[in-house]
Amino acid sequence: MTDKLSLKTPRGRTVAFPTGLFIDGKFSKSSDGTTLTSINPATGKPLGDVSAGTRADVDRAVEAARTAFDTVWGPNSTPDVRCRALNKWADLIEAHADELGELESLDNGKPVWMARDVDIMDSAGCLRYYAGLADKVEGKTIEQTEGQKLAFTRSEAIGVVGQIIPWNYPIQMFAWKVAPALAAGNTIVLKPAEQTPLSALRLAELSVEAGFPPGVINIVNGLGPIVGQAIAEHEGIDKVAFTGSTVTGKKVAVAAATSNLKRTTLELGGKSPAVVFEDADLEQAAHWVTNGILFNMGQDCAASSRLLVQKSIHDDFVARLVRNFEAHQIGDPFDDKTTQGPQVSEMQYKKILGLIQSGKEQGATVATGGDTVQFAAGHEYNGGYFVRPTIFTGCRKGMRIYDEEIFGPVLCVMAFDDEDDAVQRANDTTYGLGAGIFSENASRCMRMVHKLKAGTVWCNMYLALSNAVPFGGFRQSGYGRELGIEGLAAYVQTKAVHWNYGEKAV
Ligand code: TXE
Repeated sequence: MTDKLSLKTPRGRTVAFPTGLFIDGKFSKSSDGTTLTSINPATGKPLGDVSAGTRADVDRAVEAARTAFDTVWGPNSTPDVRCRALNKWADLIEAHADELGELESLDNGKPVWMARDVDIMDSAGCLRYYAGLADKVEGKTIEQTEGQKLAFTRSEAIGVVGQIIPWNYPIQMFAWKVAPALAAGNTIVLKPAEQTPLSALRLAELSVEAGFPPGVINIVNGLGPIVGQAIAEHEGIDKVAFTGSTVTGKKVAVAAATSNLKRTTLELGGKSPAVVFEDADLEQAAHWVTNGILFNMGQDCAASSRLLVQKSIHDDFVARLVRNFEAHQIGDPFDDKTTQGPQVSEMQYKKILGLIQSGKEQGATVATGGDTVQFAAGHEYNGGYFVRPTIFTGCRKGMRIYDEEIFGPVLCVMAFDDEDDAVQRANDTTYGLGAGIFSENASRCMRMVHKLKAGTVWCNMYLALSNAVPFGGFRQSGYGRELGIEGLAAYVQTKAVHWNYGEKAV
């Protein structure tokens, strides 16, 4: 394994980055020399190897993070220093947006324009948003009714935080995790997903340039059951923030609780409903629902994967969606006209195809798609993980496609009679991440907002997020919030201070 990997992109750009673990400001090999291979999902071919950490490497990263917290960061840093470093990092990420976008596309499969214009620009915005909050970590004074006493609270950094992120938005999930944690003064041990280990290494390099002291940010690539589990169990980590599947989230919660009872925030899966009423602007609704499920190849935790559509407009609305799905541009992630690249990995590809097969076997009707994409004979993309955008109608509870998170470009349609029926069907899931309502009747929208069990409800739009607005789940979609001021609150703990300024003990 070389210490630096250089990749030539289809646009002729060379992207180069270190391959080691980033611990205490330096890149180093893992303690046992293990590596993992990043695969280009468009071709199924390897891009190169990077170090994969061990428990001993996580120990080393935690030690560096603890030392940094106790010396140069946390209580020993000023908000101004943290703000400047975050802003400088955002500047560098924007300055390298083309390069990062191409690297992200090679590693993850998403179109370059999507990586650059959405993920990377939003990530820079997220760093800036929390840079602006670094000096707004506030406590309050609380009136005391007896004696000459004062009470006040301080919001203090929690300490060393472990962060485990998924592969669907590697750079953006990185930014969502590190920005509030660093702004509040915590130090970090972060594990990227094994499917997409590359961009975090380049971001780590840029963090040095941005001025973060050694040990403040540590990146340990590696396997979930090894590095992720070691983070969740670690006695020296004070909080763990996780984004991923509900199954793994539960393991993280158990490990956190049974080790040192570290604080936990979990952003997990979903099976989010989009509810379209007969009084909606149908063309607009079709646009948002299409985007809601197909954006990022359907690999979005809040994807509108269940469409509930009023019976009276069912056929009309499905026809509009079929038209939109069939107009989707699938193929070369380096072509700016492409709207859909490959799924992230062979495992996800097979999971999706298996679920599509189950939908056919369990009696749902394929309105469009339902298979893979074939390119011209001999084309290298035939080795990639491309799935045709798929719509199933006639879905019902008990079908795997309707109940399980597919995490691919597959929409499940069910008809409903009236508002009460729509609410019942929308909430009939163990998840509660997102929900969409499409209606021109504002009172109906507000009634639905009140009744839907979801952490985010979109009205006459879908999937749009803002760095200033909290995001997170109800029910088994997790707990805790990211983004917004609540996202910062997840990285501080309250210390109450009682102060006697004159009362004498008798
Ligand atoms: O998820 P995992 P996978 C859903 C989606 C997808 C399914 C499986 O439905 O098809 O999950 O994907 C780390 N202790 N989502 O297997 O396992 C792992 O290395 C600690 C929804 O990739 O949850 C990675 O860094 N960590 C989701 C991260 O957990 C462990 C995004 C996510 O992987 C671990 C991704 C362990 N024991 C998948 N095992 C969303 N909410 O956006 C694995 N990991």
